[in-house]
Amino acid sequence: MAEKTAGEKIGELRDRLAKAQHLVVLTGAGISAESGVPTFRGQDGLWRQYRAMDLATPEAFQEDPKLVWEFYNWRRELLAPLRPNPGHLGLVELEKRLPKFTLITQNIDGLHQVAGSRNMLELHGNLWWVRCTACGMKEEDRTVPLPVLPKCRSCGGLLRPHVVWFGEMLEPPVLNASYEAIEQSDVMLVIGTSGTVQPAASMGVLAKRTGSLVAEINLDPTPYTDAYHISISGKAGDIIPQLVDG
Ligand code: BJW
Ligand code: ZN
Repeated sequence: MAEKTAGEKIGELRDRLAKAQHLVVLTGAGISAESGVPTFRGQDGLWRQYRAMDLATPEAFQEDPKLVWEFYNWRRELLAPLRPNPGHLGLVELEKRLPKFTLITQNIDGLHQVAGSRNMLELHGNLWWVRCTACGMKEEDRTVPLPVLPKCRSCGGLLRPHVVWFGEMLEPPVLNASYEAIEQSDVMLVIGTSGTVQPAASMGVLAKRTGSLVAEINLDPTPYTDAYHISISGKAGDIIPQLVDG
């Protein structure tokens, strides 16, 4: 049988969404790419000569906190003026229409929140929050740039970005709430993620195993493209609005 066209797949998914009771959406860097946020594994994921992956680790911060803070200040400067795109906005519309909706994002850029998404779980933290390495105090701080090195207001300890680095645990309440939503979902969309970073990478397969229809939207194939029920090749900012409007 001939491969379905993107239009046919979008139509099928739209019909399924019209009947969905609990939609879970997992997003990655790809949904913010059209807003101007560099992806991690794309050509634009470099700062100076460093790959983001080499600086987003507890080891890098321990060795050279100044370098790591300069990297995060650069990203804060880059992201501060950026706005949500039609992909983020389409998800806000889906949240309004569906009986139950949970957005699980790996992104730390905060653009889903700016767009107006409400029931949201930030798996990898948020770039606009800082956390004290000494007393654990957490707060939102949108200052750009932050002083290098930034210090805690209550104890003077060194602050770090409130994000999850490689080798660190995700916050258990956030992870547990994600698994609970996935188990209760009847449809899951996996959007703009390369499916290479655990535990997020396995969430679509878990949804499939627990009975959800799983659809992927991505510009390029991923390790899971053939495993999901529906895979739509294209830009999130083009495809998501078609799921809403059609
Ligand atoms: C478009 C598009 C458009 C472009 N439209 N699409 C099991 C096995 C082996 C290893 C592990 C394991 N479990 C855990 C690990 C270790 C590790 C891991 O997964 N390693 C792998 C590399 C194998 N995981 C962890 O350490 C996690 N912690 C953990 O599990 O703790 C317990 C534990 C620890 C150690 C061992 C075992 C257990 C923590 C992971 C934290 C990830 N943190 C980062 C940085 C956040 C802070 C920061 O940004 O500074 O999170 S890494 C980075 O990758 C970031 C992202 O959220 C994450 C995922 O990236 P994403 O979103 O998929 O982006 P890209 O760039 O990869 O892909 C973009 C996609 O978009 C592409 O597919 C494009 O095609 C597409 N695209 N434009 C649609 N317009
Ligand atoms: Zn402190």
